[in-house]
Amino acid sequence: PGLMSGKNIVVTGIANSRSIAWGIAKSLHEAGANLIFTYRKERSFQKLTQLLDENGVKPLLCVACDVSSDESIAAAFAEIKEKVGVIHGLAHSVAFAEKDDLQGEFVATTREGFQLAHDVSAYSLVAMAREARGVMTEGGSIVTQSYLGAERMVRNYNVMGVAKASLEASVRYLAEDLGKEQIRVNAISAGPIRTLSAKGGVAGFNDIITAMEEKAPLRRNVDQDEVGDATLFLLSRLSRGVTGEVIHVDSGFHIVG
Ligand code: 0WD
Repeated sequence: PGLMSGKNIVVTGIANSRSIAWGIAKSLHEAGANLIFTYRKERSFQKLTQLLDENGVKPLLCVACDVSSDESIAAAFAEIKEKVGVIHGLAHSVAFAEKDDLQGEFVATTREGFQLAHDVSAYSLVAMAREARGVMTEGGSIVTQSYLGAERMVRNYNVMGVAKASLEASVRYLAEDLGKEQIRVNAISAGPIRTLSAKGGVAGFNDIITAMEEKAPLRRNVDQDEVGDATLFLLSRLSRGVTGEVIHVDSGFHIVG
């Protein structure tokens, strides 16, 4: 039996085949996990259905979930509880900021833009963890996706860097609360990957990609599959002693001065 056989894992944030969450889903599927998917847009649901068909993945459940709405999150987990019963893992892979807030000066960030980025990209982890806890009755693992802009000033990343700092701090506080129930909470800090959000959203994204090839110890970029495998590790029993941690999957870029 596979590493994840008998484990029911919720995967959020698949918009298309380039999504980091799709890399996570593939790794989990290969390891034998039972998968539950959440999606926001109808278009993403269609893409998801198509991807699952093409790859011969039979999901336990697909459920709509807008992570900016408490009601939507509660409804999604109520349906998961009713139809699946117990879950063992949650892969949180969603974020959002207005395009205007991902370029130019950070100091220009509006109150609304700041709130939106933090709401969708950081608070959503807290809200989902609270609901997931009720269904993780056998212990579990929650993994989110962060980026170096949380720790350092990365030009143009701006309000999303501040939201990722909040996300990483949330990982530590959630790890304390849920640890008592043997639920672990960790983050992956991935290098830049050409996805829908990244390409369309962050100004100067190509420069960030090029810097990786020049400066990272591995002299190359990482891909969705590498992030998927590291996320699988954090969702599996192989990482059972690890919580409150941020693991960089970035070709080592973050160690370079
Ligand atoms: O370089 C990159 N791509 C990196 C991404 C480097 C390091 C970290 N990350 C993070 C992102 O910040 C995000 O947290 O990884 C996570 C996933 O990002 P991605 O794979 O780059 O992005 P994408 O393929 O565009 O998927 C993001 C999904 C989309 O799905 P839908 O179904 O909405 O099309 O997150 C979704 C986004 O729209 N999303 C939401 N999902 C539910 N509720 C919401 C929301 N309110 N807002 C955005």
